[in-house]
Parts: sequence; C-alpha cells; structure tokens
Amino acid sequence: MGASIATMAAGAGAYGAIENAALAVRGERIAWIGTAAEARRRAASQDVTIRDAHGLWMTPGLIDCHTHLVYGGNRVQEFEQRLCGVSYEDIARAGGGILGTVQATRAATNGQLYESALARLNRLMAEGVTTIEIKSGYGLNLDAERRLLEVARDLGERQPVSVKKTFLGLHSLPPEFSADRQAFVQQVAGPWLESLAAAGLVDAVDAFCENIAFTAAETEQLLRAAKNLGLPAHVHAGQLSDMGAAQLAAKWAALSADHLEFIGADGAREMAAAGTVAVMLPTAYFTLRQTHPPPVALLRQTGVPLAVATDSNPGTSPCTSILTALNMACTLFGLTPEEALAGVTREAARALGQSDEVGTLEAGKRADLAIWRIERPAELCYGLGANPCVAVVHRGKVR
Ligand code: DI6
Ligand code: FE
Repeated sequence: MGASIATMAAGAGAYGAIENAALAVRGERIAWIGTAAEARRRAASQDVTIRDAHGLWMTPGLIDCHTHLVYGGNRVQEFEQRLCGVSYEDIARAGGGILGTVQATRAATNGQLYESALARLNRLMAEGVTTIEIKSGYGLNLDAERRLLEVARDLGERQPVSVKKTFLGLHSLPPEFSADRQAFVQQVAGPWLESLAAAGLVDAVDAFCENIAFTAAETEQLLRAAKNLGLPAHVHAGQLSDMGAAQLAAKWAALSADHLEFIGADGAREMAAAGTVAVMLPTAYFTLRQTHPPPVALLRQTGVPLAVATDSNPGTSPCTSILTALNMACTLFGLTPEEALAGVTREAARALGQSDEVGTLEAGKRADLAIWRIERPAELCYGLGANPCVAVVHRGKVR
C-alpha cells in the first residue's frame, strides 16, 4: 500500500500509472487494485495483512520472452575471434558458432546444464523477471533436445518463476545430417516434434530462418507440423538477412517474429494484420556490433506490437540482464521508455500467448509483480548496471 503502480494496462494513460495506490492479493491472483485511501477503508472491515510500500514503484513482473538459457560451455574464444575481424557468419560456416555449443551441450550432464542455467536465471530473477521463455536448439538430436526441454521444465518447477518451453528444432544443421538437410527437417517436424510434444515438453516451436541456417520452405515445414498439433510458433526472422521470414510468421499466425533487423514494409504489414508480435533483441544487435537496426518507426506506424527480450545465449547475446535489454531498446533502437517497459510486460505476455494471465496489473490476473526503488518508471530503462529491484512476488508469494 502507498506505492505508485505502473499497471501497464493498455489505454490507461502513461504506464497505466496510479499514484499512492494499493494492490490486494488473494491466493495466486490480484484481487483488487485502487487508491491507498480506498484500500484503507476496505481493509478496516476485513482480515488482511497490509504491507507499506511508500516511495516505491510496483510494475508487473518482467517477462523475458526470448532466451536460449540452457546450454553447455561458452563461446568466449569466438568473442575474441570476432574482435580480431572474423565475422559471426564465417565462424558459423566453419562449423563453430551454434555447432560449437551443440558439442558442449551434448557432452554436459543434466546436472551441469541445470546449474549453469540456474546461475543465469538467478540474475534475471533478481531483476524482477517472473516469466521466462526458454528455447532448446543446442541439442539437435532427439535425446539432447529432450534433455534441454526437461531442464527448462525443471527450472520452472523448482524455482519461483514461470517457464515457457520452446522447441527450437531448426537452429542449425547438425554434422550427422550435413549430407541430407531434408532428412533432418523431416525428423524435426515429424517424429521429434511429436515425441517431445507428447511428453508435454513443447509450449511452442521456433526456427532460425536465415541464410546461415534454414530456408523459408524448411521453416514452413515445421510451422505446418506445429499447426497440425495445435502448437503456436515463434520465428527467428530477419536477423542477418531478409528471407521473407516475417511474412511467413504472419502467414502461419505465429505468436512472434523475433530480431527483424532486415524486414521490409510487407513483413511489417502482414505481421500487423496477423497480430504477430515483433520481439526486439537489442543486446544481440549490440554484441554482433550490427549497424542496421530494425525498422522501429515502420513497425510502430504499421501497428505491430513491440516486445523486448534478452535473447540470452552464448553466441550473440551473453546477457543475463533484462534491464540492459530495456536500456538498449531505447538507446540503440529508439523505443520510448514506456514502449520498452510495455515490451517486457504487456507485449511480452502477448508474444507468449499469456495475455490473459500476466503482463499487466489488473484484478483477476496472476499476482506476479516487481517492486522498485525508483522515482519514475523510465528509470528502469535509464540505468546501466544498476538494479533497483527491492522485491518480487510470484504467484502471490514474496520471493
Ligand atoms: N539467433 C540468435 O541470435 C541465436 N540463435 C539464433 O537463432 C544465436 C545462437 C548462437 O550463436 O549460439
Ligand atoms: Fe534467439
């Protein structure tokens, strides 16, 4: 009680803010939101615990809607190579890059994968993250992909955070299939997807549609298979080149198309019509020292919803700070602080198909919230390296 609340509800003014506000939790849900004065009157007649939060701000718990959190090893030697002039694409074509991480991941035990991902998850949770999407994609055979998704599931069951698991079956072509791309795509979109989905390990699918990865036609095979199983999709689209992946994502009504540095007006228009969210990944852009940002003004004018995420991964975004992603969404891509904050709350929830549950503070939604020692919400985008988070509530419980 007494905090300012950025509800982030759409159409409710800047940040959906309510000053000197109060929020009541019953069980896992938000029971009521209003002014502190009204809350005091209501509380007098009821048996409730009141916590004072004067001088603090409350926001929805943050949602990191695009991560590759679970993997073995790291890629620091590639970081050095890139700074000596070798490009990300050259490293990938020489069998490094994603395939380097695949080797390290296959060699790691489940315990090692869990512990290293947990260390990263703890840093994100300390910055107010209450929901995280975790992609597989560093196993690239059925057994290793299953292990990655099981580790993601276990993180969500053992830690106070909600996890969405994405089967990124088409991430890179593994060496054992280098002579037969089509056989690999058929395995991924056929028996592998079916078996992982049957085990309850797949909330959505994803593909890296890129000149160094998979074509639009290959990506489409996975999107079609997912649709047949009733599973939603995300697509890595236009990170390094325009393969028509944004249009493809829209055609299959994907929840999101992510990266989007190289998309055009058609992609934006079709995404807007399909309701596909554009996920901005500025820390990957920064790490790759790219110079061609996504067309944010075009996306905004066209009415495409904008989300922001860390893309946490060992190659292009060794980032475990969602506040850094917020900062860079503003400084590198030109989002307003309000757009950026909506991008890790309301719009990130939409990108995960979770809008009915989380992403804004409204009665009936899940009581996932973060409490901050800040003077105004834009401060969450302003700092570099500060963490003003003072408390987090996940499913109604203080973490
Ligand atoms: N795009 C990315 O930025 C990551 N995956 C993807 O499809 C990078 C993955 C990596 O380099 O390990
Ligand atoms: Fe990614």
